[in-house]
Amino acid sequence: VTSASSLAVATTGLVGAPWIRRAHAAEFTYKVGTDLPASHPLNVRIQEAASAIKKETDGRMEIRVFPNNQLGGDPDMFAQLRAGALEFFTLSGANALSALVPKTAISGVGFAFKDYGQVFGALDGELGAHLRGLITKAGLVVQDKVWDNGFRQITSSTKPIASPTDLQGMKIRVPPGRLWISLFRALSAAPTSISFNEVYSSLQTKVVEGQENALAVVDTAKLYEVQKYCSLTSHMWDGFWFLGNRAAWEKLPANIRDIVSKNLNASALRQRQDVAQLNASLQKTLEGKGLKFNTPDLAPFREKLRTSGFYAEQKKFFGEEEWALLEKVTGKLA
Ligand code: X2X
Repeated sequence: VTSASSLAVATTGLVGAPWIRRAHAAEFTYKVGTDLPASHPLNVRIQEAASAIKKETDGRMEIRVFPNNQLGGDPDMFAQLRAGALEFFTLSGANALSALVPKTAISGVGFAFKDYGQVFGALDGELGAHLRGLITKAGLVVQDKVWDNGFRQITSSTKPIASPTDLQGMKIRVPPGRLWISLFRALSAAPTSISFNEVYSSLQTKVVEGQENALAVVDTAKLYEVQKYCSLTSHMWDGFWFLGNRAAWEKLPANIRDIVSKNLNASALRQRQDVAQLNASLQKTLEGKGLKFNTPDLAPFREKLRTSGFYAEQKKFFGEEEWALLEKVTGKLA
């Protein structure tokens, strides 16, 4: 098929002009897949980094962003990343990544981090370095700075969650990953693992009553259209590691790798601010869209986790060393 634009190029005699060709075809064109809608700061800031990377490499490196599960659900994209069909992928340590590197889920332990100071104190500090070491050992590449998803809140189409009793037997969607199932079972709910690309429809068709996510996700994925209540439980923090396929990464010259890492890590820091601001201001917006909010007393939820043996079980699962790195920042949990 001869398109109008290629005809225009041919007739103006630019085909073969080396300076033109260089501007059009990058030497390295890599994809990054994400599970969040295009308007979420995760994608906006990755796009910002991609533009800077293209400019600073004189067009040699192009990163194309595929948001919104365009390339598949999280387990699919993770398989593509490992096979080299996808060069970059952002994935939560508690999600499908934990099927390969189980210990990365430690960042999602229920009610572990009190605030963002603790979150990034741990993940920009010793715990993060330890987890990135494990990801690297498993054969993947990971950038230093973790991207923010946020503290997760529970939404439902049936009722507000005011106390742990309200969760009893509740059919709640959780992402793929052992930790989420353990957490919600310990809270006596009935969790089901569903990839994010199927969340909206499973809420709409009432396959599940509820789900849990940060407000920026509830808003950008329009979950308020299929949910009535939002309970501010902040039951866990969640974030995305920026993962790379190792062979694809090693194909890049060292100077390009440096430019890529520098820009991704700088954009991650800005993305954290965007998400923190959004999550602090979105309650009003979402109320305007019809969601009813409540702020439960969190002490009974923590108590339920303690008495059900959740922390003791997780400590055993993650191991003494990892648990100590976590508690160094959070204080005693078990
Ligand atoms: O699947 C989810 O709920 C999401 C988008 O928050 C994650 O990637 C963990």
